[in-house]
Amino acid sequence: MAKQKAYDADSISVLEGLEAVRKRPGMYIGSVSRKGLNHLVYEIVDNAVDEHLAGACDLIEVYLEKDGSATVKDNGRGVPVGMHEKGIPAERLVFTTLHAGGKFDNDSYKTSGGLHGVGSSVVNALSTYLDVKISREGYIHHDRFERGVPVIELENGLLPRLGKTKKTGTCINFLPDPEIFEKTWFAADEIKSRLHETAYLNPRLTIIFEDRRADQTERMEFHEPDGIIGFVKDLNQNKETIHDIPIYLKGESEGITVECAFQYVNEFHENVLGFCNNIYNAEGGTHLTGFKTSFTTIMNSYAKELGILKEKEANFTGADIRNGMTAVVSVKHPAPRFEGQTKTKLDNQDASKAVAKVTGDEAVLYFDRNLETLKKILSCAERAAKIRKTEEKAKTNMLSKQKYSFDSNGKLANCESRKPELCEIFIVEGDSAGGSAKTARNRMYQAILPIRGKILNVEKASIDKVLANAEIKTMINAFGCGFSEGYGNDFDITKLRYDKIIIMADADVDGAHISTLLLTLFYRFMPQLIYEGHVYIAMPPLYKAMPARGDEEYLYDDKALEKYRKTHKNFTLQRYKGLGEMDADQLWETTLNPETRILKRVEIEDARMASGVTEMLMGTEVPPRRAFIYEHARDAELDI
Ligand code: TSJ
Repeated sequence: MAKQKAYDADSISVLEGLEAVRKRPGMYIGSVSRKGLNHLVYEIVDNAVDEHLAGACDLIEVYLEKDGSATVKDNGRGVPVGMHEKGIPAERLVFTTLHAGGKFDNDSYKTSGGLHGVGSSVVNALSTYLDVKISREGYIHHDRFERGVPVIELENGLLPRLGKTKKTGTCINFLPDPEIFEKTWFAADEIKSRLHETAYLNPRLTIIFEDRRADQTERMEFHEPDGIIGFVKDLNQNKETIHDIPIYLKGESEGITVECAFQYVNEFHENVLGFCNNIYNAEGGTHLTGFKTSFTTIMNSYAKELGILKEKEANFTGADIRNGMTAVVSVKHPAPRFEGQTKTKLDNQDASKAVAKVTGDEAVLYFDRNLETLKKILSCAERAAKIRKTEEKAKTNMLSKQKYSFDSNGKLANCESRKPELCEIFIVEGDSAGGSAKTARNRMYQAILPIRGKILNVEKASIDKVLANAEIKTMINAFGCGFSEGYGNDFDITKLRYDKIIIMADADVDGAHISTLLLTLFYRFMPQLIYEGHVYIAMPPLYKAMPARGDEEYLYDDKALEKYRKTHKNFTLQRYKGLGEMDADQLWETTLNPETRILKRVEIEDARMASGVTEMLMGTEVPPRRAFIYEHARDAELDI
């Protein structure tokens, strides 16, 4: 009896723990948007990947089921089901104890990425139900939870068995709780790219993905035996490469395993991705610093040795040397720490040292034997340095001429307030929409910058071309923080003059194109604007419905229209062809007024920038302050 009591007390504290997760889900999974929702799948998959890293599993299956649940299955050893402390099976502790998931033995998994293994109880707490089947020791063991609470009775302190099996493995099926999540529809594309990425980072692992929600099941198999070499190859797919095969370096230092793969393409920017324990580090960190510093040193000394740089000539900059480079740097660290805005920046100094050492040793071994490739890469750097010098001149000219002139060509209608935290700037496609917006805005805090025609596609242009573009110059001047390739020093976000930069383009193909080009520009030259959540997209309505009786309503998509038709019989419908067609009042009501407008905040999703920036720019909606419009907000299809 005493034992029974202890169990009750424990189960109460367990429930309190999981209740805390349900009260503040954001603290555990980042957000309750679809990003958070997908995160549930990753948390579970990461546990199976840990089993793979332990050398005990080579197949993971992920299914998105018709009922909205997800299934994740592996062929590992199976979560231990034996009686653990407190009279409950080990498995039950995994799913009901915070921060205890999977880690029975600290040595089980030598290298585990940040959140790994701690997430299974969080997923459990946030699921309407979570069903567990463990094949182990000859039997299929069954457990089940509802909103984190066990609903299956133990038999002598052990899990009931469903039957016999010769196989081993773990199978989890869970349904995210709609009480917690704003959206409960998994985004298959994002999950697929993340799984693909996991496959690149674990070359001996096969991952099967099925989206069973549509009539026709979509099935994919990810197996990337070439590992990060294949990753780099695929990132460079459809690009003109400078040398045939990616260069691959691997080594170990200070107990840290280091792997790098890189290949140059004929483009004017770099794409260097960092991973620690198979987790993508959006903000980079010490592993990338180590790689970059060491690589710069080596290449400069080769350049001097080969006479490409004269003895007294200034070195190439790191950016010169990485011009055109696509790289993946992956480290396995026994105790990673993360810092930064989104806790995705690797912080361990020893990682920098280890990567620098391995890069230094291995790159020299490679280049000493591959002189032709070395020369090709150095000529990329030479070309980049030349362009940089021209640009530095152009930039000094431009900035000295226009430093404080907000409005270099008279187009910006600035706001009166000089308090950045209040101010917004709308970048409006087309002069006519720009004109209406200038009339409609609240000039206290809303600035309007009309841009004409197509923005230059900066993806492939060199910086001098980019800077020669009048629209781009005007934007840089208006924002006030300068610009810099990537996270450079010339960009100073503290100087930003507007809290919100709002892209206002038509809801058609051209509009989407303009948005993409603008986002590409920001991503390349002012990425912090996006990382720190300053960039938004305005969502103008497609229709205005005017009923015979009652108030008119704005409809934001065809679904909303369909719904409206069902509830209203007698109404006239106005279709907006473009922003330019709205009068000032309509524009204020639908697109400018914070009380009624719908904005979408642009977020950097992840590494899978693979074949372009667009893929990784995802939106989350920022609802208007009035609930009325929210009901009519466009839904899942909103992603760019
Ligand atoms: F997240 C989770 F817990 F729900 C989950 C765990 C989900 C999935 C799909 C797989 C797993 C999982 C856990 N697969 N394999 C394991 N392995 C263990 O938990 C395990 C097995 C054996 C031993 C051992 O030392 O013998 C240790 C561990 C941690």
